Amino acid sequence: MGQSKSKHEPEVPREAPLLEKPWRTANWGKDNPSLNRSEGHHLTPIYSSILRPKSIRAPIRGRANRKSKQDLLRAVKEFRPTDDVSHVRVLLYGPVGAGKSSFVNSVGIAIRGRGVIDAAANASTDSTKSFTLKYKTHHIRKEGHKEYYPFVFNDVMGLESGEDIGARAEDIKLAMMGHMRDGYTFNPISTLSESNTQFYNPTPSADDKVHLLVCMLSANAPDIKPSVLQKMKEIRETARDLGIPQVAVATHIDAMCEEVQKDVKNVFRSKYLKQKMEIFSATVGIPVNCIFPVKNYSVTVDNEEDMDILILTALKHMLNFADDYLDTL
Ligand SMILES: Nc1nc2c(ncn2[C@@H]2O[C@H](COP(=O)(O)OP(=O)(O)O)[C@@H](O)[C@H]2O)c(=O)[nH]1
Ligand SMILES: [Mg+2]
Repeated sequence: MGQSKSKHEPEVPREAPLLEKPWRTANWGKDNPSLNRSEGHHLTPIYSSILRPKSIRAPIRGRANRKSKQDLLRAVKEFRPTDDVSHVRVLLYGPVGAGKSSFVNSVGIAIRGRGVIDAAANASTDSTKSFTLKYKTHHIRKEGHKEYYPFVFNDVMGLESGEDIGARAEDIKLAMMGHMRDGYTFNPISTLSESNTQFYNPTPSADDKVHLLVCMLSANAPDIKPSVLQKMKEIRETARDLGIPQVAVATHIDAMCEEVQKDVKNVFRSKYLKQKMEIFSATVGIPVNCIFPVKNYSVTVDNEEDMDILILTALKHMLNFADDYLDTL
């Protein structure tokens, strides 16, 4: 039973939740041609000084957004990193519950076309405690092969507020520099030390180092606590000092906006999401056009093309940024 308005209450027209025109374009396929016409934004790399866009890729945003899922899939599947490394390494960080583990799973689902449960996503109700305790490299296996795609993800333990819980910024720095070996269990009260010969790698190879830092944020979460923001800032500054490029991914876009929940294709028309992206951009210092919204696979296991398009678009840009960084090493 809905609440009836009192007779004397003036009718205030509700502001439409959707913009007339999307603020970014995507090729959703045949069923929604009206959203494909306008021009895509040109992507501004956040570290243009260190990213040397290759002519083949520029303008990245304009091109990729008009590509269909099949084109995106092809680009991602054919990706080969520049020389000397067998894979690019993408490090995901962000508050606990942001959807880091889910994003890794979602990339696997978008590429392979079915549920691959690898990075354990937190299905428990207590989302304030981090679920990922170990530093672990997630590989995505090629269909029907024993090989893996040449990109890997590290999903570090969530950042939590307070000094003594969550991943330490110092540990994340060591991971970025390639000093942390797989299997290291994050210890909220102490940092990986050089004397830990099992997990401290004193001579990291280019493969061990991180080539792209991705800040994961939930569009549906309340404001990030100042102590978490401080840790995030330290991590960003470390990446900046190391010259590692950075992008961000906004998750939970479905939970944040009813219109997006109804239809993921509304993502670039949602006024609320646009505002959120601007707030994120100001909060973490990453330009809006380097923030990629995704709806992760969490409940759904069957592939949904629109979700895949957002996930693969984010991935494709990540790979290009990481590869550009490799060129500078
Ligand atoms: N609705 C919705 N739920 C999500 C999304 N991404 C992750 N989740 C859920 O959010 C919770 C935390 O996700 P998880 O990947 O474990 O976060 P992590 O701590 O950053 O690794 C899980 O219950 C996920 O199923 C999303 O895009 N939309
Ligand atoms: Mg996790």
